[in-house]
Amino acid sequence: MKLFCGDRVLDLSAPHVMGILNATPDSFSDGGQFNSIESGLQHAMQMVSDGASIIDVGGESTRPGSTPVSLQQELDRVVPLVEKIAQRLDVCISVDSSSPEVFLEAHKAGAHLINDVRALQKAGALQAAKQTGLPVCLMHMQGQPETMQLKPEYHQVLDEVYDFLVSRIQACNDAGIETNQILVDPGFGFGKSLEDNYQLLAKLAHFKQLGVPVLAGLSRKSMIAGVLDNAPVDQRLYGSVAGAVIAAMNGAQILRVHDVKETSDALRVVKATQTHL
Ligand code: 7PJ
Repeated sequence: MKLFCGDRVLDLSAPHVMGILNATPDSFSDGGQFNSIESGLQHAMQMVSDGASIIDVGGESTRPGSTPVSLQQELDRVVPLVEKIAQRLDVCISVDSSSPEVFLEAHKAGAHLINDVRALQKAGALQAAKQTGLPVCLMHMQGQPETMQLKPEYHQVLDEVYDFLVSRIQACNDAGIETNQILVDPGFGFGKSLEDNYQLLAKLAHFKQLGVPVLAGLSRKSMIAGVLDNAPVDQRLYGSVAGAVIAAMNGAQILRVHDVKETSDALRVVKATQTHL
């Protein structure tokens, strides 16, 4: 399976690492350390040399309990960084955003992929995504980041997430975005209990029936801490790598992670194994 991202092609026959680049001062795990453009670029370079084939640039923190940022703030954080990385690095750049204006500006600055945790449900998002011609990742979330972990509730989490993704693929198709330009993501940690997250991870292969590539992000999330005596963020590495390996063995082609070198080594072992499946 191949994914066409602007002037780039990703061969999804083996798993890829998407390295997380937070352009947010209050970001989940790196506390704004990579806040300026220059240090953002340095971090991106390091992730590429560690094995990332995609860099996911995000200017809006969507971790549980986070508050929304203004559009201008998001544009100011994301666009110059995308532009810099596009000039300097030979890598696929994805933009972690839900705002149509950010899709359009990031595309002009050189982005290759739209990664939307709101699955293009914001007003104008479908049309803007279509206008860019870039592939889109549609993620499932129950509720909104501010409140999503208060009381997640499902009858059948697997069916509900699956049906939501079916409906968003349809919405994309209706807006003129072709199925071969779509990826899906069950959205680990986005309005989900620990049980919900592990049910989705165990059954991730089910999503292959959608016929589009699957992306999974569980790096350093509470679902890792939840089975490690609530380990703090800096002690979730081995658990996160285990989660990435399980997701990849269950068919995820792109793994969104903080710890690129460790995950890419682990995925090379997955790749060597998958050759013999
Ligand atoms: C995800 C994401 C994810 C996709 C974030 C964090 C929260 N995009 N953006 N999938 N998570 N596609 O990294 O903890 O799971 S932000």
